[in-house]
Amino acid sequence: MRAAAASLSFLLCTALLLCSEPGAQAQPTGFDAATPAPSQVDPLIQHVGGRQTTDLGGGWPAIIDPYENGYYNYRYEPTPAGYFVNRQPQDPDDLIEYDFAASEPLEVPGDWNSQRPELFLYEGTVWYGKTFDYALPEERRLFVHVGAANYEARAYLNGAPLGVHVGGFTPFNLEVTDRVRATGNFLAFKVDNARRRDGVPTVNTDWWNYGGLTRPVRLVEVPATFVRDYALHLDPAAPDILAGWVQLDGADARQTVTVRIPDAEFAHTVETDADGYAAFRVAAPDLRRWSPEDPHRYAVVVEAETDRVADTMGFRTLTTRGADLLLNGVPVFLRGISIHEEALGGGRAYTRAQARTLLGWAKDLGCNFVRLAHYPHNEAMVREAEAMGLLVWAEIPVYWTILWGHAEVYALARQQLREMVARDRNRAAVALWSVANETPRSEARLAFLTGLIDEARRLDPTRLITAATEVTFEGRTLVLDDPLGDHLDVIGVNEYLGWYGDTPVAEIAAFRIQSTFDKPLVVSEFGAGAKYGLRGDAGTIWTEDYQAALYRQQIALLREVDVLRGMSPWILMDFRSPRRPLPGIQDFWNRKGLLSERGQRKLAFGVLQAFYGALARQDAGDNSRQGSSATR
Ligand code: GCB
Repeated sequence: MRAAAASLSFLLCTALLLCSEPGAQAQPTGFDAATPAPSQVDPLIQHVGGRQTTDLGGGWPAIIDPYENGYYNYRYEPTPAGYFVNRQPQDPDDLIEYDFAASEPLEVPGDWNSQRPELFLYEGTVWYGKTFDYALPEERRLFVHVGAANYEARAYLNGAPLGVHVGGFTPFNLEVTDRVRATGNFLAFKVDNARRRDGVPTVNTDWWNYGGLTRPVRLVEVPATFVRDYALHLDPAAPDILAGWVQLDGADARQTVTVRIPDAEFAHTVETDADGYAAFRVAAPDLRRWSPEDPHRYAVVVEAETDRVADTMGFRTLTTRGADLLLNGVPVFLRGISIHEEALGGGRAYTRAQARTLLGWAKDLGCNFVRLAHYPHNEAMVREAEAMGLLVWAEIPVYWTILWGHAEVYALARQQLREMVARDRNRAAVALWSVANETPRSEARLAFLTGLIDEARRLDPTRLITAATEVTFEGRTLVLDDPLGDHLDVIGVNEYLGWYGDTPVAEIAAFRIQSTFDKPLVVSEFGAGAKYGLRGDAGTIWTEDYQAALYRQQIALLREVDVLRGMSPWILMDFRSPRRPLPGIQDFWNRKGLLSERGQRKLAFGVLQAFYGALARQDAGDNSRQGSSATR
């Protein structure tokens, strides 16, 4: 029997990459935790949605630049010149071979692939240019905030470089206080989505490489000294304690700051130090707990002397005890589904409405949990998940065959982890930070990932850490023994019994899963491809019947696993992937969705829905019998 391989796909890519890139093996191993990240940006501003913002969305004139002509063939001295300057001929003989004003616009936010046929498969540079006016009052500061740009973004204001951000799924902001003019500003972005072997992710992924300014671009105006960041959460070890900190930014660093939760009649005041920082721990025993059954969120106000930010937050604890996951002290089973950030019909999703559609389907399935694979999704997804009562697995794109031995690659992964945590650390919905997906075992990989795990714990001691780990096969037993598991709180594993490998679907339930860890297990993927509407017998792949049979068998297998505390099958909806060309069936869609790319339900949707319904009824019964509830 061929090993039923969760890992088959990436073993192939490992082999391909190592063959095609001989230099990759000669690189030094180990990494330097102090290596700076490649981005040059300002520290992130917490909860931009709660600030005074100006949306720069709309049509941005764009120049497609596959040869990077606007970047390399132009000069900075004596006068800056390049596509980052909005030049117009001044004399009849001025030779300028580009013109933003006459260039077709691309919608921002939005991936470029979905907007023009010639950009569908494009990988390279596009220049975006936007003119705007902004009368910034004295004593105020202004930032350009970008929700995400895939993959590298170089920003320029009025012809001068502003900053660089590398990494396609996390936000960044750049201060323009001293540069912005009352009228006629020209903001340019060179966005490049070329895949890179030393990138995070690397060159091979099973999703579409959507390029562009894919998430909102905004101007954020704040006072001279402002509340840059804050964190607030229940202490998992002492759940009646509310712990947190605030960070001011500006010259007037020493201030009195009050954190208020008006509906809970809670207020706590602290004094910030010379760096604008203050931490606190204070008793807050009566806070209503957030849970999927009661996703209660409070209005929270962080009020300094010079600034005030209003947010919405839930409060809960999530801990482990042996193999149990405890939400507010009560055992919970994660009824999940994996989701890509793909819009109905294709394209990168970014709106609240799209988030509600995707997450609404997860609710219809009976989920209390979503795995937002394989990169940080847009902020609306996480905020809507919190509002709708869905726990979240959030992940950075450390996927398959990253160049482990490289300090710069590590620094880039660490930067994306920091940005993900910085943006979402106040969301009660976020249960798990995932540091990696299906990464083949090696010493260099273990060093890299344990570095990230330590960093995640340092950044956010209140969250559980996971990763989709590797299994080994002993006959018909899948043994969970990846050394990475020693460092995780929750073991994730992807297994494709019945799909990759030659295990007949009818034999899946004859397998066993055995864990060497006394920790909760979440089966983070299983699945099978099915073309919506294609019916047949349960032994014929690509049919809905095969996929449904596989789900039945997988459920039979998984319900026997003693350490299983959750699952997030692969995947909610079909998604675009260049790795899936089979004509008539895939047509560049990964067909493992329970829904087609148009949102039509396949048979397996009902199979999982019935299982989750039964589990939810059983959990509700258990809780009421115990006389306990996940909420207070
Ligand atoms: C996996 C990967 C996921 C792929 C999936 C598949 O193991 O984690 O990104 O899309 O398998 O469909 O092969």
